[in-house]
Amino acid sequence: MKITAADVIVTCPGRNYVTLKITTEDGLVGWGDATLNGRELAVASYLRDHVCPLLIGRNATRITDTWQYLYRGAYWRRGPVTMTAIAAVDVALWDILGKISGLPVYRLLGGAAREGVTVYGHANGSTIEELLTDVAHYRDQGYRAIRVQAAVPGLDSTYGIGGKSAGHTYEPADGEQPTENVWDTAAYLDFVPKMVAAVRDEFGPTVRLLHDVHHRLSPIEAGQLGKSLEPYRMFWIEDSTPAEDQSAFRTIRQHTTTPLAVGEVFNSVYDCNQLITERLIDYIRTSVSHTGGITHLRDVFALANVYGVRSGSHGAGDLSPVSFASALHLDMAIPNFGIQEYMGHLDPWREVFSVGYTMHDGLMHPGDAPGLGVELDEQAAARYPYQPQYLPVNRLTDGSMWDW
Ligand code: GCO
Ligand code: MG
Repeated sequence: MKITAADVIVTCPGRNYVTLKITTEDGLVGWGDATLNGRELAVASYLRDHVCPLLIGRNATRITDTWQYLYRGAYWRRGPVTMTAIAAVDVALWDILGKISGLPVYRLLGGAAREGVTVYGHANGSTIEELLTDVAHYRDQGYRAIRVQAAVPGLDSTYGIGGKSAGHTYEPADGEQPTENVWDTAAYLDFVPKMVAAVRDEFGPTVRLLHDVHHRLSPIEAGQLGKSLEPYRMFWIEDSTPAEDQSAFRTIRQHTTTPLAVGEVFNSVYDCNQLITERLIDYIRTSVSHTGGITHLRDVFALANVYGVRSGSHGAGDLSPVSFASALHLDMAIPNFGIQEYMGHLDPWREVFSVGYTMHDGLMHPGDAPGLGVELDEQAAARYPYQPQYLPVNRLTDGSMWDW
């Protein structure tokens, strides 16, 4: 079945999403998410100008060969722009294969290895009291795992407590220039154990608690944080140091038994092979749409499975519902699933995307429609044109640039 068209749709129903639409000679349509937060148009151009022309006339069902053609066949490999573009093609082809065969993608990947996908939600607050109210809100909705973040006293802004819409948190984004945040490691390391202690005290020993450090600590500081949180038995601490330095995790590991997760900024298995084979982490958090699609992420998780590392895929709201659905399909099928982030999407996203995934009692299911179970309404998408947006940047209190 030949590919006859490949089109890129850029739309902003709440936030910017880049979607690849692949059409076959039989009129089947497959969708892939090509969104790279704050760098959206770079991927749109990579697809439109360099990849889409290569797809016309190719057999839509040769998914592995197309992946190899776009990755191995290109001299310039890896990187977030390239791998997000390849991911969009790959996911759209899995969607088409599902539609051809009449099966949901998770069944093509080997079938359900569990009844549903355990997800974690984002609770936050500008004070610990507000955070406790938000944790109760997630618990009452049936969530079995909750990420906890609260404003660090003395700092004007803190990662993870951004805005809220329709019950979901999101990072505020600015048009003209990025927002500048200020960071103080000492204040943070003093505050976080108190915050987590308050949550444990209120909600007891069984709810799974997670926390995102967002790449701000040195390895030895991350070791200190992990050690200070050991009494509260975290499910994980995420991205405690800048993720490109894999050997840093040896230092963290030597100093704490708190489980470690990292990976939302990774683009290929070569970003995390040392982390996995040396068992330096417990959860690998790569996303379908930034790591070359279902085909490559399945390889990453297969390697992780050999070394006892579990999945914990990124599921932020800046990944589109197409990406989130594809993550759920993979989560259903792999043996070493750990947990899935679920941040939801900002209104009016439902005007543009219709989805088949559902949530019940803290577990999500991708649905049984053929393919991914997600469709995009192009007329609705056209009503929400692209809006330039940046992620924030971060500085220390003396003005030095820092990791955000
Ligand atoms: C998460 C992430 C997000 C990222 C965002 C960047 O754990 O969900 O850290 O909040 O900041 O996806 O684009
Ligand atoms: Mg994160």
